[in-house]
Amino acid sequence: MKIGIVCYPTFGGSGVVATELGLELSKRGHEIHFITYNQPVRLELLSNNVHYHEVNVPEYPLFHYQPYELALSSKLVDMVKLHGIELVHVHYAIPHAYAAYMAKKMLKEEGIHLPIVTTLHGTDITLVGSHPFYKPAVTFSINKSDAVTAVSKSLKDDTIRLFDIKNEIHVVPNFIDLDKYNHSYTDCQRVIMANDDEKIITHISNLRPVKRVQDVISVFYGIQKKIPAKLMFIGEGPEKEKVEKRCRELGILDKVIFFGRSNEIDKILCFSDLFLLPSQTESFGLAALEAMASRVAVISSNTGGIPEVNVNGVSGFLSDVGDIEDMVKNALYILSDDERLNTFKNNARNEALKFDLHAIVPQYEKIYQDTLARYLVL
Ligand code: GMT
Repeated sequence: MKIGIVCYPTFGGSGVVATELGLELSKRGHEIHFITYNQPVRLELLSNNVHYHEVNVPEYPLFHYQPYELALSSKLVDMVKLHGIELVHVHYAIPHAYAAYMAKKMLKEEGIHLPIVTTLHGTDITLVGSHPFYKPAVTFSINKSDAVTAVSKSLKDDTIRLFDIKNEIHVVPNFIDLDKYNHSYTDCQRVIMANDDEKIITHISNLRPVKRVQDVISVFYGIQKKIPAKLMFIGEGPEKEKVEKRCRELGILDKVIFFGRSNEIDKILCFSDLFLLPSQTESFGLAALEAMASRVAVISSNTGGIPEVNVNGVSGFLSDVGDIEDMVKNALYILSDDERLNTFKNNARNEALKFDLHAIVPQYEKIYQDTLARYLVL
């Protein structure tokens, strides 16, 4: 199949999933066209089967807001015609599903049918999408998509609860390329980061308020009072300055290593013992899954789709949002006994196996095939 993929090209989870999906589909013989405003961060190699088409939005002084949706839908029309793209898969409803629908309508005028598959990722539904300013357009674009998927059962339920949805929503969970996380402990450069007796705690996110990064600091503060530990803090975002200030106030700056944005997540996870994800809402928690694939136990909140990934008492523990005391207690339980820690680490890896990309990507392929087949019948 010739498939167009529209996504945010950033470090955000939806962009990562879209990119990894495109790369795997290309390995399975499909021709993939990424259509976005920058080359996706995890898209390093372009090939015969993997193409990238940049959406340019020319600055014009009259526009207070530059019309990205317009430029994206025009680019989609051009690329579909030029490359014979058969189907477009948009990741994150806003504004991608909306722009794709406009492209579909324009193409229809020329007798070209463009099926749209929309994948809902999380904040496009739970935070931004349900805002009254966007809700009518998001509802419309979900209902006008030819197929809709959500990355967890929890997100599907939220979508049905928050919007008036007429379409079926298929749950296709996020996935992981387990081979990428198949390192042995000796490959890891743990000694550069911490002393032998220190446990390594890690957090990775875009540091937005929804991630509750102050809770990350509070939990780490509680842990390091009882057990020698270092915190690997990865990501950039609006909460970063506040986090640095808090670490200074608590006198733990020397125990926290700030990495900023990193393309070396797998290397950092390789030497991590525990991953913290205390989010306010989280449709899936891809970062937790990446940690688990690297044999890292997870302490998280029990919100949204996280319980579908992190299994309480098996791969880690779940607590109510904001329950720092419980998170510290659970973390200390795991970390205070090396044998127990090892069991949780192994369990985490075993749970991650359920999300192997070889099992999940065919689910998307099937959705594409079914969607295209419906068009042939029409
Ligand atoms: O909020 C983020 O971390 C980024 C966001 C995105 O769409 O880029 O992530 C959402 O999609 C990820 C991939 O499907 C999920 O793993 C995250 O849980 C989800 N984030 C939230 O729901 C807050």
